[in-house]
Amino acid sequence: MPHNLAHLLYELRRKAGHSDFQTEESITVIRQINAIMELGFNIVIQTQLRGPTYFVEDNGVLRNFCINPSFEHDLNSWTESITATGSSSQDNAQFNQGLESLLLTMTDSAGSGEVVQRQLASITGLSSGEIWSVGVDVRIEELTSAKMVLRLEFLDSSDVVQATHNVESTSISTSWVQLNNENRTAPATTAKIRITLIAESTAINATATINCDGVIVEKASARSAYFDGDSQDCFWEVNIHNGESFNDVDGTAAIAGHFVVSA
Ligand SMILES: [Ca+2]
Repeated sequence: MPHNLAHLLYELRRKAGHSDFQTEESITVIRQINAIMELGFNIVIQTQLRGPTYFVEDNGVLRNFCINPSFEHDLNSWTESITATGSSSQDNAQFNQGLESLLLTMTDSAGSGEVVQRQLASITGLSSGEIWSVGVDVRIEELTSAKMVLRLEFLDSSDVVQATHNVESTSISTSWVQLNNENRTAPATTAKIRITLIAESTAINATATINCDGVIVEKASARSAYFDGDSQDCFWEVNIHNGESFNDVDGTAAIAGHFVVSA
């Protein structure tokens, strides 16, 4: 493939992959460009041509497995469960990423262990021995006889819980702070991971006002700085805010293949 053509295709794909223009059509275009570049690569190999080529390289692409991590359009993918008196809702009064967050409100409880929570549908495809981390930004405006819990659970293929890891906070602050649950190793028979954001009572008459935003779920020993497909050099996997996100950390890779032009 001529050098100029390879660069042209590469630039086209970068532009098509920019989050401002990322639509179903642009993703189709990206895949078509990828196919052309792959064909060119094969021709280069087969004919032993010298000169500029490109190659497939995983050059530092981070992956946020969380679906709807910023609560921007709705609370889809996050299942509500309430045993205390309270509610959960999308909130545009407080947010740390985008323009919306998840608000957990508790107004009363009959005792400890009651919850207002939202649970992310389980993420599948895990294997035992993998190390996972999850984080969420929280703004805890008010707590009385209550706490915030970030729960990470490993499940087997039948949804039986194999391990539970909780990280809790009782720190009231009108600033956004990270709550992280990191470096968790999937036990034997793990097939899924499940994340839950919980306002939990610790006694009767509990109250809580907690905003959550910017959830990140990574197969890593520590979470990265939050990103989603709307961030610089990031992209959504197919569906904006309803897919996983990838962070092209060096700004040179592109969707579906991570091609890099080599001069
Ligand atoms: Ca948000």
